[in-house]
Amino acid sequence: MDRTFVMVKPDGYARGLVGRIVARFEEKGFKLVDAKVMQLSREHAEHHYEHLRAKVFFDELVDFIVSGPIFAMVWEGKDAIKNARSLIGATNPSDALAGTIRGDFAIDVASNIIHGSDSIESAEREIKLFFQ
Ligand code: DAT
Ligand code: MG
Repeated sequence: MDRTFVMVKPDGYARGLVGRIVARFEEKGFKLVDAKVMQLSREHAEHHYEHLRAKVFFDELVDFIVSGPIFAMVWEGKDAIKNARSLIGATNPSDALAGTIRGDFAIDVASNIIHGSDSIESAEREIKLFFQ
């Protein structure tokens, strides 16, 4: 069984989408391993998105992710990273299919309500970063 890191971003938290997002992961067959509400520091956010530091949208991304509480989760299941990314949908909600979380609940890439790890290495790194 693999584990992946998932986070409801400040827009999803503020819009009251945590419960519906948790339900989708449970309905899919994932098991919730750990979860907590957090307010990220700038340092934590920059560390999490370190690989995107060179992007033009990096400062905007960090401003957004520290703008309010987030809901951090660890989910366990078969092919957890791939299955979670399928539930989440494409990065740009304009490309995300209906039935995916971003396809159903988001419209703008800069506020796409949810994060999911993209590899086994990033899942391990992110679980450590958020849950020690
Ligand atoms: P994902 O979150 O699907 O793994 P990513 O890791 O490439 O996508 O990017 C991280 C986040 O950065 C993404 O969820 C939203 C933001 N982002 C990506 N591309 C962007 C863009 N062109 N403009 C603004 N924000 C962007
Ligand atoms: Mg990513």
